[in-house]
Amino acid sequence: MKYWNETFECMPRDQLREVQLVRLKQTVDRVYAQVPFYRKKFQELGVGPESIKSLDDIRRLPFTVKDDLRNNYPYGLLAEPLSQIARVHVSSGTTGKPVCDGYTHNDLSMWAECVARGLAGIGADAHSVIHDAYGYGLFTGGLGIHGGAERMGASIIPMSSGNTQRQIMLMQDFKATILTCTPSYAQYLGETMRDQGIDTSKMTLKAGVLGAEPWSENMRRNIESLLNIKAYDIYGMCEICGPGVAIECPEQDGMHFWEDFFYFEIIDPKTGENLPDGELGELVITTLAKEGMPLIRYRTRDLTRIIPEPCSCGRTHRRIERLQGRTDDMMVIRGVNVFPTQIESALLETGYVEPQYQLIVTREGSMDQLEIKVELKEDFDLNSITELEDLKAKIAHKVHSIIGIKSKITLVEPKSLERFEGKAKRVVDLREI
Ligand code: DLL
Repeated sequence: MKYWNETFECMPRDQLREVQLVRLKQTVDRVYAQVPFYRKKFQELGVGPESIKSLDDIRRLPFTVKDDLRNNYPYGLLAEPLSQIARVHVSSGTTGKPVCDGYTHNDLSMWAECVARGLAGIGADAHSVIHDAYGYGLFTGGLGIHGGAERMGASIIPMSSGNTQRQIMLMQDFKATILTCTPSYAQYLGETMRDQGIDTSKMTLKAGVLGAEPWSENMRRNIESLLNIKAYDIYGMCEICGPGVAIECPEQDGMHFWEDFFYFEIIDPKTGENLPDGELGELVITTLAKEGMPLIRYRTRDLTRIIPEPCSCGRTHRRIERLQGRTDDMMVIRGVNVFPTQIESALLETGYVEPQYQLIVTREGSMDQLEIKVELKEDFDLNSITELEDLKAKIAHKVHSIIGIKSKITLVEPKSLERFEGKAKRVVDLREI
Protein backbone atom coordinates (compact mmCIF):
# COMPACT_ATOMS: atom_id res chain seq x y z
CA MET A 1 0.00 0.00 0.00
CA LYS A 2 1.70 3.17 -1.13
CA TYR A 3 -1.00 5.69 -0.33
CA TRP A 4 -3.76 5.59 2.23
CA ASN A 5 -6.01 8.09 0.47
CA GLU A 6 -4.66 8.56 -3.05
CA THR A 7 -7.43 10.95 -4.10
CA PHE A 8 -6.38 13.48 -1.51
CA GLU A 9 -2.69 12.68 -1.15
CA CYS A 10 -2.06 13.04 -4.89
CA MET A 11 -4.68 15.68 -5.69
CA PRO A 12 -3.55 18.16 -8.36
CA ARG A 13 -2.39 21.33 -6.66
CA ASP A 14 -4.97 23.65 -8.19
CA GLN A 15 -7.75 21.38 -6.89
CA LEU A 16 -6.06 21.18 -3.52
CA ARG A 17 -5.99 24.96 -3.34
CA GLU A 18 -9.71 25.05 -4.13
CA VAL A 19 -10.35 22.67 -1.25
CA GLN A 20 -8.21 24.89 0.96
CA LEU A 21 -10.12 28.03 0.05
CA VAL A 22 -13.52 26.46 0.71
CA ARG A 23 -12.33 25.14 4.06
CA LEU A 24 -10.59 28.37 5.03
CA LYS A 25 -13.82 30.29 4.48
CA GLN A 26 -15.73 27.75 6.55
CA THR A 27 -13.18 27.98 9.35
CA VAL A 28 -13.22 31.78 9.41
CA ASP A 29 -17.04 31.74 9.42
CA ARG A 30 -17.01 29.25 12.26
CA VAL A 31 -14.62 31.11 14.57
CA TYR A 32 -16.25 34.47 13.83
CA ALA A 33 -19.65 33.13 14.77
CA GLN A 34 -18.65 30.92 17.67
CA VAL A 35 -15.49 32.19 19.37
CA PRO A 36 -15.81 35.66 20.97
CA PHE A 37 -12.01 35.92 21.19
CA TYR A 38 -11.69 35.75 17.41
CA ARG A 39 -14.71 37.91 16.67
CA LYS A 40 -13.25 40.69 18.84
CA LYS A 41 -9.79 40.38 17.28
CA PHE A 42 -11.19 40.39 13.76
CA GLN A 43 -13.39 43.40 14.49
CA GLU A 44 -10.44 45.34 15.89
CA LEU A 45 -8.63 44.79 12.59
CA GLY A 46 -11.71 45.48 10.51
CA VAL A 47 -11.76 42.02 8.96
CA GLY A 48 -14.44 39.34 8.86
CA PRO A 49 -15.54 36.29 6.92
CA GLU A 50 -16.24 38.48 3.86
CA SER A 51 -12.52 39.45 3.78
CA ILE A 52 -11.51 36.00 2.55
CA LYS A 53 -11.82 35.90 -1.24
CA SER A 54 -8.56 34.15 -2.02
CA LEU A 55 -6.04 32.11 -0.04
CA ASP A 56 -3.67 35.07 0.09
CA ASP A 57 -6.31 36.99 2.03
CA ILE A 58 -5.35 34.86 5.01
CA ARG A 59 -2.58 37.41 5.53
CA ARG A 60 -5.20 39.95 6.53
CA LEU A 61 -6.12 37.85 9.56
CA PRO A 62 -4.43 38.26 12.95
CA PHE A 63 -1.93 35.78 14.38
CA THR A 64 -2.82 33.60 17.34
CA VAL A 65 -0.04 33.03 19.89
CA LYS A 66 0.53 30.59 22.72
CA ASP A 67 -0.39 33.22 25.31
CA ASP A 68 -3.82 33.57 23.69
CA LEU A 69 -4.33 29.89 24.47
CA ARG A 70 -3.09 30.33 28.03
CA ASN A 71 -5.25 33.41 28.58
CA ASN A 72 -8.31 31.52 27.38
CA TYR A 73 -7.51 28.36 29.32
CA PRO A 74 -9.14 25.90 29.43
CA TYR A 75 -12.16 26.18 27.16
CA GLY A 76 -12.24 29.81 25.96
CA LEU A 77 -11.21 29.07 22.37
CA LEU A 78 -13.59 26.20 21.78
CA ALA A 79 -15.92 26.66 18.82
CA GLU A 80 -18.20 23.85 20.01
CA PRO A 81 -20.06 23.35 23.30
CA LEU A 82 -18.36 20.99 25.73
CA SER A 83 -21.02 18.38 24.98
CA GLN A 84 -19.46 17.99 21.51
CA ILE A 85 -15.89 17.64 22.81
CA ALA A 86 -14.81 14.02 22.81
CA ARG A 87 -11.32 14.39 24.24
CA VAL A 88 -8.93 16.94 25.70
CA HIS A 89 -5.13 16.83 25.34
CA VAL A 90 -2.38 18.91 26.86
CA SER A 91 0.94 20.05 25.45
CA SER A 92 4.03 18.53 27.03
CA GLY A 93 6.68 20.28 29.02
CA THR A 94 4.70 23.28 30.10
CA THR A 95 4.89 24.64 33.58
CA GLY A 96 1.95 26.34 35.27
CA LYS A 97 -1.29 26.31 33.34
CA PRO A 98 -0.89 24.09 30.31
CA VAL A 99 -1.85 24.69 26.72
CA CYS A 100 -4.74 22.40 25.92
CA ASP A 101 -7.01 21.49 23.04
CA GLY A 102 -10.48 19.97 22.79
CA TYR A 103 -11.26 17.61 19.90
CA THR A 104 -14.67 16.63 18.58
CA HIS A 105 -15.28 13.13 17.18
CA ASN A 106 -14.70 14.52 13.69
CA ASP A 107 -11.43 16.07 14.81
CA LEU A 108 -10.24 12.72 16.18
CA SER A 109 -11.23 11.14 12.89
CA MET A 110 -9.30 13.73 10.86
CA TRP A 111 -6.27 13.19 13.09
CA ALA A 112 -6.48 9.40 12.62
CA GLU A 113 -6.61 10.01 8.85
CA CYS A 114 -3.42 12.14 9.03
CA VAL A 115 -1.58 9.41 10.93
CA ALA A 116 -2.96 6.60 8.74
CA ARG A 117 -1.68 8.42 5.63
CA GLY A 118 1.73 8.73 7.21
CA LEU A 119 1.92 5.13 8.39
CA ALA A 120 0.75 3.75 5.06
CA GLY A 121 3.27 6.01 3.35
CA ILE A 122 6.19 4.38 5.15
CA GLY A 123 4.98 0.91 4.31
CA ALA A 124 2.63 -0.02 7.17
CA ASP A 125 -0.39 -2.22 6.45
CA ALA A 126 -2.68 -4.69 8.18
CA HIS A 127 0.28 -7.01 8.78
CA SER A 128 2.24 -4.40 10.67
CA VAL A 129 2.72 -4.64 14.42
CA ILE A 130 3.15 -1.15 15.81
CA HIS A 131 4.93 -0.84 19.13
CA ASP A 132 3.72 2.54 20.35
CA ALA A 133 6.16 3.77 23.01
CA TYR A 134 5.08 7.41 23.01
CA GLY A 135 3.49 8.32 26.32
CA TYR A 136 -0.24 7.60 26.56
CA GLY A 137 -2.33 10.12 28.43
CA LEU A 138 -2.60 13.86 28.16
CA PHE A 139 0.37 13.93 25.76
CA THR A 140 -0.84 13.40 22.20
CA GLY A 141 1.94 11.00 21.11
CA GLY A 142 0.60 7.66 22.35
CA LEU A 143 -3.10 8.06 21.57
CA GLY A 144 -2.38 9.92 18.32
CA ILE A 145 -0.38 7.09 16.78
CA HIS A 146 -2.87 4.65 18.28
CA GLY A 147 -5.82 6.23 16.45
CA GLY A 148 -4.02 6.19 13.09
CA ALA A 149 -2.80 2.62 13.50
CA GLU A 150 -6.31 1.46 14.36
CA ARG A 151 -7.75 3.36 11.41
CA MET A 152 -5.45 1.61 8.98
CA GLY A 153 -5.98 -1.82 10.47
CA ALA A 154 -2.49 -2.53 11.83
CA SER A 155 -1.98 -4.39 15.11
CA ILE A 156 -1.15 -1.92 17.83
CA ILE A 157 0.79 -2.58 21.02
CA PRO A 158 -0.23 0.30 23.32
CA MET A 159 3.02 0.19 25.27
CA SER A 160 3.38 3.82 26.39
CA SER A 161 6.73 5.05 27.68
CA GLY A 162 8.97 3.69 30.43
CA ASN A 163 10.24 0.31 31.59
CA THR A 164 12.89 -0.18 28.94
CA GLN A 165 13.52 -3.85 29.71
CA ARG A 166 9.89 -4.70 29.21
CA GLN A 167 9.77 -2.66 26.02
CA ILE A 168 12.64 -4.70 24.58
CA MET A 169 11.12 -8.02 25.63
CA LEU A 170 7.70 -7.22 24.20
CA MET A 171 9.10 -5.81 20.97
CA GLN A 172 10.78 -9.15 20.39
CA ASP A 173 7.95 -11.37 21.64
CA PHE A 174 5.20 -9.54 19.74
CA LYS A 175 7.35 -9.24 16.62
CA ALA A 176 7.00 -5.51 16.30
CA THR A 177 7.65 -4.17 12.81
CA ILE A 178 7.31 -0.45 13.59
CA LEU A 179 8.53 1.43 16.65
CA THR A 180 7.02 4.80 17.54
CA CYS A 181 8.70 6.96 20.21
CA THR A 182 10.94 10.01 20.54
CA PRO A 183 14.30 9.84 18.73
CA SER A 184 16.15 10.10 22.04
CA TYR A 185 14.26 7.13 23.42
CA ALA A 186 14.83 5.13 20.22
CA GLN A 187 18.54 5.82 20.68
CA TYR A 188 18.38 4.62 24.27
CA LEU A 189 16.45 1.48 23.34
CA GLY A 190 19.05 0.78 20.66
CA GLU A 191 22.00 1.28 23.02
CA THR A 192 20.42 -0.96 25.63
CA MET A 193 19.84 -3.71 23.09
CA ARG A 194 23.40 -3.40 21.85
CA ASP A 195 24.71 -3.70 25.42
CA GLN A 196 22.61 -6.79 25.96
CA GLY A 197 24.05 -8.40 22.84
CA ILE A 198 20.71 -8.43 21.02
CA ASP A 199 21.25 -8.79 17.29
CA THR A 200 18.81 -6.22 15.88
CA SER A 201 19.27 -7.58 12.36
CA LYS A 202 17.44 -10.72 13.55
CA MET A 203 14.50 -8.71 14.84
CA THR A 204 11.36 -8.03 12.83
CA LEU A 205 11.62 -4.26 13.31
CA LYS A 206 11.71 -2.38 10.00
CA ALA A 207 10.87 1.23 10.69
CA GLY A 208 10.69 3.88 13.37
CA VAL A 209 8.30 6.83 13.35
CA LEU A 210 10.13 9.26 15.55
CA GLY A 211 9.35 12.82 16.51
CA ALA A 212 8.12 15.22 19.18
CA GLU A 213 11.59 16.77 19.52
CA PRO A 214 14.32 18.14 17.24
CA TRP A 215 16.92 15.66 16.03
CA SER A 216 19.69 15.79 13.47
CA GLU A 217 20.36 13.82 10.30
CA ASN A 218 23.41 12.29 12.00
CA MET A 219 21.22 11.15 14.86
CA ARG A 220 18.92 9.50 12.31
CA ARG A 221 21.83 7.52 10.85
CA ASN A 222 22.90 6.48 14.31
CA ILE A 223 19.45 5.18 15.22
CA GLU A 224 19.04 3.46 11.85
CA SER A 225 22.24 1.53 12.31
CA LEU A 226 21.66 0.71 16.00
CA LEU A 227 18.15 -0.63 15.43
CA ASN A 228 18.60 -1.78 11.84
CA ILE A 229 15.56 0.20 10.69
CA LYS A 230 14.55 3.12 8.52
CA ALA A 231 13.78 6.07 10.79
CA TYR A 232 11.16 8.60 9.73
CA ASP A 233 10.50 12.04 11.16
CA ILE A 234 6.98 12.95 12.31
CA TYR A 235 5.78 16.36 13.46
CA GLY A 236 2.79 17.73 15.27
CA MET A 237 1.63 19.53 18.36
CA CYS A 238 -1.21 19.32 20.81
CA GLU A 239 -2.83 22.60 19.72
CA ILE A 240 -3.19 21.53 16.07
CA CYS A 241 -3.61 17.77 16.53
CA GLY A 242 -0.73 15.72 17.87
CA PRO A 243 1.59 13.60 15.71
CA GLY A 244 0.79 13.43 12.00
CA VAL A 245 0.43 17.10 11.05
CA ALA A 246 3.47 16.34 8.87
CA ILE A 247 5.46 13.17 8.25
CA GLU A 248 8.21 11.88 6.02
CA CYS A 249 7.62 9.50 3.13
CA PRO A 250 10.11 6.82 2.03
CA GLU A 251 12.22 9.50 0.31
CA GLN A 252 13.23 10.71 3.82
CA ASP A 253 13.63 14.20 2.46
CA GLY A 254 11.28 16.50 4.35
CA MET A 255 7.86 15.98 5.93
CA HIS A 256 4.70 16.25 3.85
CA PHE A 257 2.11 18.37 5.61
CA TRP A 258 -1.50 17.58 4.84
CA GLU A 259 -2.61 20.66 2.99
CA ASP A 260 -6.28 19.72 2.82
CA PHE A 261 -6.31 19.98 6.63
CA PHE A 262 -3.71 22.65 7.37
CA TYR A 263 -2.56 25.90 5.77
CA PHE A 264 1.15 26.52 6.39
CA GLU A 265 2.93 29.86 6.19
CA ILE A 266 6.51 30.78 7.03
CA ILE A 267 7.10 34.17 8.59
CA ASP A 268 10.03 36.20 9.77
CA PRO A 269 9.74 35.71 13.56
CA LYS A 270 10.91 39.26 14.22
CA THR A 271 8.72 41.22 11.80
CA GLY A 272 5.82 38.82 11.21
CA GLU A 273 6.24 39.29 7.44
CA ASN A 274 5.51 36.32 5.19
CA LEU A 275 8.57 34.66 3.66
CA PRO A 276 8.61 32.87 0.29
CA ASP A 277 8.86 29.08 0.05
CA GLY A 278 12.40 27.91 0.62
CA GLU A 279 13.27 30.49 3.26
CA LEU A 280 13.85 29.65 6.89
CA GLY A 281 11.45 31.16 9.38
CA GLU A 282 8.73 30.49 11.93
CA LEU A 283 5.99 28.09 10.95
CA VAL A 284 2.45 29.46 11.20
CA ILE A 285 -0.47 27.04 10.93
CA THR A 286 -4.16 27.58 10.24
CA THR A 287 -6.40 24.57 10.71
CA LEU A 288 -8.82 24.06 7.82
CA ALA A 289 -11.07 21.31 9.08
CA LYS A 290 -11.00 21.39 12.85
CA GLU A 291 -14.25 21.85 14.75
CA GLY A 292 -13.38 21.79 18.46
CA MET A 293 -10.63 24.37 18.59
CA PRO A 294 -9.87 25.78 15.13
CA LEU A 295 -6.79 27.98 15.12
CA ILE A 296 -6.14 30.93 12.85
CA ARG A 297 -2.53 31.72 11.91
CA TYR A 298 -1.08 30.02 14.96
CA ARG A 299 2.54 30.94 15.59
CA THR A 300 4.16 27.61 16.43
CA ARG A 301 7.59 29.06 17.34
CA ASP A 302 9.05 26.17 15.31
CA LEU A 303 11.69 27.03 12.76
CA THR A 304 11.75 25.37 9.37
CA ARG A 305 11.37 26.08 5.66
CA ILE A 306 8.86 24.89 3.08
CA ILE A 307 10.46 22.82 0.34
CA PRO A 308 8.89 24.11 -2.88
CA GLU A 309 10.00 21.29 -5.19
CA PRO A 310 7.59 18.39 -5.76
CA CYS A 311 8.50 15.06 -4.13
CA SER A 312 9.20 12.01 -6.23
CA CYS A 313 6.86 9.90 -4.07
CA GLY A 314 3.89 11.31 -6.02
CA ARG A 315 2.21 13.15 -3.16
CA THR A 316 1.33 16.68 -4.15
CA HIS A 317 1.33 18.04 -0.61
CA ARG A 318 4.44 20.13 -0.01
CA ARG A 319 7.07 19.34 2.58
CA ILE A 320 8.74 21.11 5.47
CA GLU A 321 12.37 20.54 6.18
CA ARG A 322 13.52 18.81 9.37
CA LEU A 323 12.84 21.29 12.17
CA GLN A 324 15.78 23.33 13.28
CA GLY A 325 14.40 23.93 16.72
CA ARG A 326 12.06 26.37 18.35
CA THR A 327 12.51 30.10 18.53
CA ASP A 328 12.46 29.58 22.30
CA ASP A 329 15.06 26.82 22.50
CA MET A 330 17.48 28.75 20.41
CA MET A 331 20.34 29.78 22.68
CA VAL A 332 21.96 33.12 22.16
CA ILE A 333 25.56 32.69 23.23
CA ARG A 334 27.80 35.71 22.93
CA GLY A 335 25.26 37.14 20.53
CA VAL A 336 25.34 34.11 18.26
CA ASN A 337 22.19 32.09 17.66
CA VAL A 338 22.82 28.43 18.40
CA PHE A 339 20.48 25.47 18.15
CA PRO A 340 21.13 22.23 20.06
CA THR A 341 20.61 20.24 16.82
CA GLN A 342 23.57 22.04 15.20
CA ILE A 343 25.80 20.98 18.07
CA GLU A 344 24.39 17.43 17.96
CA SER A 345 25.22 17.24 14.29
CA ALA A 346 28.77 18.52 14.80
CA LEU A 347 29.43 16.12 17.68
CA LEU A 348 28.26 13.08 15.75
CA GLU A 349 30.25 14.05 12.71
CA THR A 350 33.47 13.63 14.68
CA GLY A 351 32.77 9.92 15.08
CA TYR A 352 34.27 9.90 18.60
CA VAL A 353 31.19 10.35 20.74
CA GLU A 354 27.71 9.01 21.40
CA PRO A 355 24.62 11.15 20.68
CA GLN A 356 24.28 11.73 24.42
CA TYR A 357 25.15 15.25 25.42
CA GLN A 358 24.27 18.14 27.65
CA LEU A 359 24.79 21.82 26.93
CA ILE A 360 25.55 24.02 29.90
CA VAL A 361 25.54 27.76 29.44
CA THR A 362 26.96 30.02 32.14
CA ARG A 363 28.07 33.62 32.33
CA GLU A 364 31.44 34.62 33.75
CA GLY A 365 31.54 38.38 34.11
CA SER A 366 29.87 39.54 30.95
CA MET A 367 31.08 36.59 28.91
CA ASP A 368 28.85 33.63 28.06
CA GLN A 369 30.49 30.22 28.33
CA LEU A 370 29.30 27.05 26.67
CA GLU A 371 30.28 23.71 28.10
CA ILE A 372 29.41 20.58 26.15
CA LYS A 373 29.33 17.40 28.17
CA VAL A 374 29.35 14.45 25.85
CA GLU A 375 29.78 10.72 26.25
CA LEU A 376 32.82 9.14 24.71
CA LYS A 377 32.14 6.08 22.55
CA GLU A 378 32.39 2.94 24.63
CA ASP A 379 34.94 1.21 22.42
CA PHE A 380 37.21 4.22 22.33
CA ASP A 381 40.62 3.48 23.86
CA LEU A 382 42.39 6.45 25.37
CA ASN A 383 45.97 5.77 26.35
CA SER A 384 47.18 9.09 27.68
CA ILE A 385 46.15 12.51 28.87
CA THR A 386 47.68 13.97 25.71
CA GLU A 387 45.35 11.85 23.62
CA LEU A 388 42.40 12.99 25.70
CA GLU A 389 43.32 16.66 25.27
CA ASP A 390 43.88 16.11 21.58
CA LEU A 391 40.46 14.54 21.20
CA LYS A 392 38.75 17.37 23.06
CA ALA A 393 40.49 19.91 20.84
CA LYS A 394 39.33 18.09 17.71
CA ILE A 395 35.72 18.03 18.91
CA ALA A 396 35.85 21.69 19.96
CA HIS A 397 37.25 22.56 16.55
CA LYS A 398 34.42 20.75 14.74
CA VAL A 399 31.78 22.44 16.90
CA HIS A 400 33.44 25.81 16.35
CA SER A 401 33.43 25.31 12.60
CA ILE A 402 29.65 24.83 12.69
CA ILE A 403 28.38 27.24 15.33
CA GLY A 404 31.17 29.81 15.19
CA ILE A 405 31.86 30.00 18.91
CA LYS A 406 34.35 28.35 21.20
CA SER A 407 33.18 25.80 23.73
CA LYS A 408 34.63 23.74 26.53
CA ILE A 409 34.35 20.03 25.82
CA THR A 410 33.99 17.68 28.76
CA LEU A 411 34.18 14.03 27.84
CA VAL A 412 32.23 11.88 30.24
CA GLU A 413 31.98 8.13 30.77
CA PRO A 414 29.64 6.20 28.47
CA LYS A 415 26.12 5.99 29.99
CA SER A 416 26.78 8.63 32.62
CA LEU A 417 24.35 11.27 31.31
CA GLU A 418 20.66 11.07 32.06
CA ARG A 419 18.47 9.18 29.55
CA PHE A 420 14.92 10.23 28.65
CA GLU A 421 11.83 8.18 27.93
CA GLY A 422 10.04 11.10 26.30
CA LYS A 423 11.47 14.37 25.08
CA ALA A 424 15.15 14.85 25.92
CA LYS A 425 16.29 17.89 27.93
CA ARG A 426 19.68 18.90 26.56
CA VAL A 427 20.14 22.50 27.64
CA VAL A 428 20.96 23.78 31.12
CA ASP A 429 21.07 27.55 31.02
CA LEU A 430 22.52 28.85 34.27
CA ARG A 431 22.90 32.46 33.18
CA GLU A 432 21.28 35.07 35.34
CA ILE A 433 20.36 37.82 32.97
O1 DLL B 1 5.15 16.66 20.60
C1 DLL B 1 3.21 15.90 19.34
C2 DLL B 1 3.99 14.79 18.77
C3 DLL B 1 3.95 13.56 19.38
C4 DLL B 1 4.71 14.95 17.60
C5 DLL B 1 4.65 12.47 18.84
C6 DLL B 1 5.40 13.89 17.04
C7 DLL B 1 5.37 12.66 17.65
P1 DLL B 1 3.54 18.80 21.96
O2 DLL B 1 3.88 18.12 23.22
O3 DLL B 1 2.42 19.77 21.97
O4 DLL B 1 3.16 17.77 20.85
O5 DLL B 1 4.86 19.53 21.46
C8 DLL B 1 4.88 20.17 20.23
O6 DLL B 1 7.21 19.60 19.87
O7 DLL B 1 5.88 22.62 18.55
C9 DLL B 1 7.84 21.20 18.27
O8 DLL B 1 8.55 22.22 18.92
C10 DLL B 1 8.20 19.86 18.89
N1 DLL B 1 8.18 18.81 17.86
C11 DLL B 1 7.18 17.96 17.56
N2 DLL B 1 7.54 17.13 16.56
C12 DLL B 1 8.81 17.48 16.20
C13 DLL B 1 9.73 17.03 15.22
C14 DLL B 1 3.97 16.79 20.33
N3 DLL B 1 9.48 16.01 14.41
C15 DLL B 1 6.27 20.68 19.93
N4 DLL B 1 10.93 17.67 15.13
C16 DLL B 1 6.36 21.30 18.55
C17 DLL B 1 11.23 18.70 15.95
C18 DLL B 1 9.21 18.57 17.03
N5 DLL B 1 10.41 19.16 16.91
